Amino acid sequence: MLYRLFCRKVLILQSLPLARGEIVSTDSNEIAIVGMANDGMKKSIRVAVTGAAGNIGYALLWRIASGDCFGMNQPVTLQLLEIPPGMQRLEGVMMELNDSAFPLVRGILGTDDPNVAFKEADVIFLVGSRPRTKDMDRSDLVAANGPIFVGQGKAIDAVASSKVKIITVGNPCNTNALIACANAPRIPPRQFTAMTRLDQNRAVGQMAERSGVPASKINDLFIWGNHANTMYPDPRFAMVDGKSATELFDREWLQGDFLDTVATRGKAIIVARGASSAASAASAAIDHMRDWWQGTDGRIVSMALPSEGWYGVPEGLVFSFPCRCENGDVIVVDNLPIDSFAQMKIDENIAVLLEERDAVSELLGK
Ligand code: NAX
Repeated sequence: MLYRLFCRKVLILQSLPLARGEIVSTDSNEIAIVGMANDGMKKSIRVAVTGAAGNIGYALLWRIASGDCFGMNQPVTLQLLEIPPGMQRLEGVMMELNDSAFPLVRGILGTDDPNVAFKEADVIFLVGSRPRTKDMDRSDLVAANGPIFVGQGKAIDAVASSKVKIITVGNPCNTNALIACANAPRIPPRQFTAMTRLDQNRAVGQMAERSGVPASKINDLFIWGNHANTMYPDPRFAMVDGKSATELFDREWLQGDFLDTVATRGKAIIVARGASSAASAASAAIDHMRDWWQGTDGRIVSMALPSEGWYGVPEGLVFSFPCRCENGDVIVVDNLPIDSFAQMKIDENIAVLLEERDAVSELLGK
């Protein structure tokens, strides 16, 4: 049954005597489906997803709700953000989520107000932003999407949990994370990350295909830099079924076709599918957050986060580094040797990210 209310706060929805599955809709573009009572599992966490009615959102929400990200004993309350033109699509997505009857879902809220979506959020997936179209170059994309992350950074600062873990997927994701972080001084910078896991997974996929070894047996292959075609999938520490990737594959492939295929994979998918990567991007976002939340058991993974000067990367630049996750913390592996090729690629990424930072300097609140 559809209810029309003249308010937009979650608290009011919680006090409504509604059963699970009832849809609440307000006149100010807010919809909620009320969750069931707690049943003795872990305390429910609040997971906010922006751009929830978009393509990535449509794949991501089902993986979060099923327990793939936070574990099978961790209930979740979903707090979904859209812009007003996306609210009707969001209502449909919420109806489908409800129809999936996930045992771990304790409540679903939809809103066009970031202060509602991020309220007390423990985890935030920043997905919503304008995808790049044919007529846009990278600087147009930075200009179009940067302001979104000013407002969202401020809302995170105002209402999210002080321990919130944030992954930025919306492009240009490194610089968008930088903008959100700069506008949220209450939240420690290390809690703002950007996603380069899709690039890592693409690199693993290429090695798996070439060697015939399953992806599960390929470890410690990680990305340096920016989520852009300058990023560098570093093979030097990667192990493929117990063998070193640099012994298994020749250098010509590693620095040639392998690198080019990973760097241009996003474009190749748009050409083949007629739409940008969505399911693989959602899957990578799950991998990123699952590893952060549950730990990596010593494996090295790629995460972009504000540099503290590691490997000579200027402080504050959101850069993808080799990381391990333990007890909910991200630890940058800061003692790996760098050869001349890796240094050249790191320098190239620093230069691009400095340029992006300059282009958004007025959005950084300093
Ligand atoms: P869609 O256009 O399908 O969905 C984006 C959704 O975000 C839309 O529903 C839109 O209404 C909503 N939105 C726009 N502005 C918003 C705002 N201010 N607040 C809340 N919601 C807002 O794009 P989709 O395919 O889902 O991609 C989303 C973003 O991910 C794009 O920026 C895209 O470039 C980026 N990607 C990032 C990747 C990565 O590896 N970091 C890879 C995949 C993807 O290209």
